[in-house]
Amino acid sequence: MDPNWLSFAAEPSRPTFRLPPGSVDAHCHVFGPGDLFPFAPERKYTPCDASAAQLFALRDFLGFERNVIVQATCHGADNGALVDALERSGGMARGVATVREDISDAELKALDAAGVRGVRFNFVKRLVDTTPRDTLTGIARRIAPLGWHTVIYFEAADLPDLYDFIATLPTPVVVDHMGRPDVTKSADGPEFGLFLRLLAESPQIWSKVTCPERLSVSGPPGYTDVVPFAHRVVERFPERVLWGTDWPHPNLKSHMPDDGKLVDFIPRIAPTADLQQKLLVDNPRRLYWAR
Ligand code: 0GY
Repeated sequence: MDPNWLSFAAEPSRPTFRLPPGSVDAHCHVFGPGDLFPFAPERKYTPCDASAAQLFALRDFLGFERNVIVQATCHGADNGALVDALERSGGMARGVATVREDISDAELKALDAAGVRGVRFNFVKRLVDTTPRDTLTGIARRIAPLGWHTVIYFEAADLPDLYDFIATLPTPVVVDHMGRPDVTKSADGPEFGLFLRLLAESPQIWSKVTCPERLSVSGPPGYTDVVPFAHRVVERFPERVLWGTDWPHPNLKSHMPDDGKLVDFIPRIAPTADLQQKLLVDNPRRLYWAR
């Protein structure tokens, strides 16, 4: 693994917040293990191993029932580790894959049978090389008939340029980590306002209200500066939000979060039982376990 790599917390605390029954950790990853599932040659980082068994142990410890496992960029478009994890989950995990435009219909069908329900397009330049937008639109057209959606990862500064592309994709869209707002700016300001407008104008677009540890400048344990952003999205779009741990937390530099404390963050952004039920159970079940 990279010399400055921060590994996930070996012994997270038990959360105080009791998750509603059937809760889904709707954004997490597996890494390798590298000797079984080698990392991609084009990767931008080499992580520690983080296996499906470790993910499922964390799921049980925190009180989740299910996972949505998102293909990590360190595995490129080789979804082997993801599919292996889905198969080990006994139907308790669904997946978001990375695919290339030359993927065959048979390969897409096999991913679907394994539990994949979406693809991820990544626009974060430190993580991937650029893929032309025409290519991505072509992939979205291929997956639309399967009933899959597109997960998009970008940074707030890039939203003006991406706005029309995202709004016109032919599938439902899920935006990772609220489009990575700069939380030193106001949640009522123009930058986050553009993200809220995207959701308001496009009923097919969802948001993950994830990663306070990644977005926060004020830092742990409270991640207080992220609360107004996530709270606004949950309150305005309660039917189109998802939450996840982001375990094993790739590429964090400042600190490694305590996953139990991340769960305790949830009631601060979704303060009522009704909002929590939608965020943690109803919404992810609708998007990932409709069949
Ligand atoms: C995240 C965030 C990051 C990495 C990846 O696939 C990935 O490599 O998603 C990041 O470095 O910001 O969602 O896990």
